[in-house]
Amino acid sequence: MALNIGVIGTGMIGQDHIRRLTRVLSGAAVVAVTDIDLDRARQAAPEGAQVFDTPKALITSDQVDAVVICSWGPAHEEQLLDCIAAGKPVFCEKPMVTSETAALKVIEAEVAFGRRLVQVGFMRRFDADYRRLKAVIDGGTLGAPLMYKSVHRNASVPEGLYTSDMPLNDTLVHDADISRWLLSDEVKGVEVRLPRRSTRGKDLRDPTMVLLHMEDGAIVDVEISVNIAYGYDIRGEVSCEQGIAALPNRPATVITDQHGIRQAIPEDWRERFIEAYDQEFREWIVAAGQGTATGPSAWDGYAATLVADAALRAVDSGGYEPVSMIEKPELYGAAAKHAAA
Ligand code: NAD
Ligand code: ISE
Repeated sequence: MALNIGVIGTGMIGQDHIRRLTRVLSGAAVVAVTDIDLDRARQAAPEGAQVFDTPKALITSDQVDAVVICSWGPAHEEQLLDCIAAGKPVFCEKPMVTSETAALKVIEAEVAFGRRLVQVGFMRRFDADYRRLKAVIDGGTLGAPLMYKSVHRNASVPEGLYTSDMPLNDTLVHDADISRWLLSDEVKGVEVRLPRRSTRGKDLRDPTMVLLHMEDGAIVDVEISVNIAYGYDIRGEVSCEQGIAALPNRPATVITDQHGIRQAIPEDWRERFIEAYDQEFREWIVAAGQGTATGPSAWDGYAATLVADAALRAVDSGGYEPVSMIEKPELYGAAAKHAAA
C-alpha cells in the first residue's frame, strides 16, 4: 500500500521532491499539498491531490500518513511540532530550524513522543560517493583522519533573498553535518575568516572560510562561495595518517576533443545530488511506512544549528567560538565521543 504524503511548501525543492515522489519512486503518493502562496500550491499539486489552506489542516488530515516540509527555514519549527503532536513521520528540509531554542523544542517533543519521527534533509549522507568516502575512513586502513577539506560552491544565489548570514546558517549546515558524519565526531568550536569579497555578490559577504574544530582534534576547513559563476562544485578530501581519500568530480564522464580533456559541471544542487535525493526518499518512505524515520535526526539538525550559530558569533568576535551541546538523549543513539555515527 502506498504511503500517503502531504507536502508543505511547493517552491523549488518542494516541486522537485513532488516530481520524485510521483514520477521516480514507488511506494508513495502525494495526496495533499499546501503553501502560503495557494496559487503555487495549486499549480504544483499532482493530479488528484487536495490543496489545503494551512499546514496544520494538512498535517492533521486523515488522508495524510506522513509529511514533507519544504517551506522556508523559519516556518519549520511550528510545522515540525504539529507533525510530532499528530504522531506523523516527517521529512523536513534543512535547516531543521533556525535557532537553538527551536531545535531543543523539537528534540523535547520527539523524546516525549518516544519514537523518532523526524528526518532532516541532509541528502549528502545518501550520496554514493560520500558513502564510499565514509567507508574508507571507517575502514581504518588510512589511519586516523586529521583534516577534512569541504568545498561548497554555488554558481549564484538569488539577489536580495539570500543574505549575508545565509552562507553560515543556510549553506554551511550541509558541511557541518557531513563533517560530523564522516568523522563520527562532534564540532567543539568554530572560527570564520573573511577573505576579499567577490564583486559578483555586490554587498553579500562572500566567499567565507570556516574552520570546524572537532572533539577528537581533527580540523575541517570549509570554503563557501555562493557566486562562483562556473557552476555547482562540491568537493571533499580527507587527510589521514597514512593517505588521503577524496570525492570524485561529478558527473564522472570524461569528454576528450579538440578543446581538451574535461568533465561537465552541474548547474545546481538538483543536478549534482539528484541520485542522493532519490535514495534519501527511498529510505525515508520505508521508515515512514513503519511509523518512524531514518538517517539524519533532530539531534543532527540541532548540531548543525549550533555550528551555524557559533559561526555567526565568530564573524562578530573574529575569534574561536565554542559549541556546547546538551547531553544526547538515548533516542538518538550512543552518547559517547563518536556520537555522530
Ligand atoms: P522556495 O522559496 O523556492 O520555496 C519555499 C516555498 O515555501 C515557497 O513556495 C513559500 O511560499 C513556501 N512557504 C514559506 N513559508 C511557508 C509557510 N509558513 N507555510 C507554507 N508554505 C510556506 O525555497 P526552496 O529553495 O524550495 O527551499 C525550501 C527549503 O528547502 C529551505 O529550507 C531550503 O533551505 C531547503 N533546501 C534544501 C536543499 C538541499 O539541498 N537539501 C536545496 C534547496 C533548498
Ligand atoms: C540550498 O538551500 C541547499 O541546500 C543547497 O544544497 C546548497 O548548496 C545551497 O547553498 C543552499 O542555498
